Amino acid sequence: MAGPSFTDLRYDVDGRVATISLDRPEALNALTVPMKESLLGALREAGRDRTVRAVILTGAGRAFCAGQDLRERLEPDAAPLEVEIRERYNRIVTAMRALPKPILGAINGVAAGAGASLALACDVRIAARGASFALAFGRVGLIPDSGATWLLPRLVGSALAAEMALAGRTLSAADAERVGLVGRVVDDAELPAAARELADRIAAGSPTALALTKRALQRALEATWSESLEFEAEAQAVAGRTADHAEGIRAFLERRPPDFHGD
Ligand code: T3D
Repeated sequence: MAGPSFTDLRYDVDGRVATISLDRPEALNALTVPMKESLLGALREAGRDRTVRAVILTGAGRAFCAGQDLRERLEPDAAPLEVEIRERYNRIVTAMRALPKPILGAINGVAAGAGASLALACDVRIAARGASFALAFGRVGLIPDSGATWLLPRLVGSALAAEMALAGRTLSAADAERVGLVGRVVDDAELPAAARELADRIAAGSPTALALTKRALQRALEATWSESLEFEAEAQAVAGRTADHAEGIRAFLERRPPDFHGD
């Protein structure tokens, strides 16, 4: 079903899955101000819509996203970099991580600059064989932003993150799979179906458990062992009180798939 319309971005809901497609293929989905506002709006919409239980983020055409639109940067009324980062990029990646629904990055092509940061901010990633990951910031005399300096070392280790950030190393999809940055690589033409199949599998989970699991995994990147154990106990108490938990047990005993309603 077609959802609200956004500039240079498509937002579609089909069943329990919302798909957000960055849609400026002629510029490899490079991000402009209206597009960033669209992305924030689409994330808000996915958060608001109770029927949506998982989100796919992907790009139209041959790229996932080439990062900031560099032509826009030269416009006389372009906001100062720090304003653009605080007011838009940081808000986008924060909204992605705060969304209480898993986001699956379907990385269909090159993810460069802030486009790589968007890929990193997804909860789960799968990639097309032709995809690649490049921080690219260094080539234009900038530093990695939009959470990349925080997320990348945690996802691939500090040595490889430093090589990507300092020496501009690009990771192919195969490299990304080998180092655990993506869960799976599929043939380019198979990506949409593979992403949908995985998103459906995620979306079949209990919404409360999905939201709490996402939060627990994020917190674990910063928390101590005892803090993580305590959060698991608190979150499990919440999940254990849901009707979905009772339904899960009934479904197991009746040897059928559970039908979770988010209650
Ligand atoms: O607000 C702020 O500035 C702060 C935030 C900064 C965050 C950032 O993201 S900084 C990093 C910005 N991104 C980049 O530096 C990447 C620039 N792009 C590339 O390096 C290459 O395009 C790619 C490696 C991604 C792909 O290369 P290739 O050879 O496959 O494609 P291409 O021919 O370079 O690009 C195709 C078209 O897309 C081309 O347009 P044209 O000539 O056909 O009209 C190219 O100009 C356009 N394009 C690609 N990336 C951008 C872009 N246009 C504007 N901005 C881009 N980032």
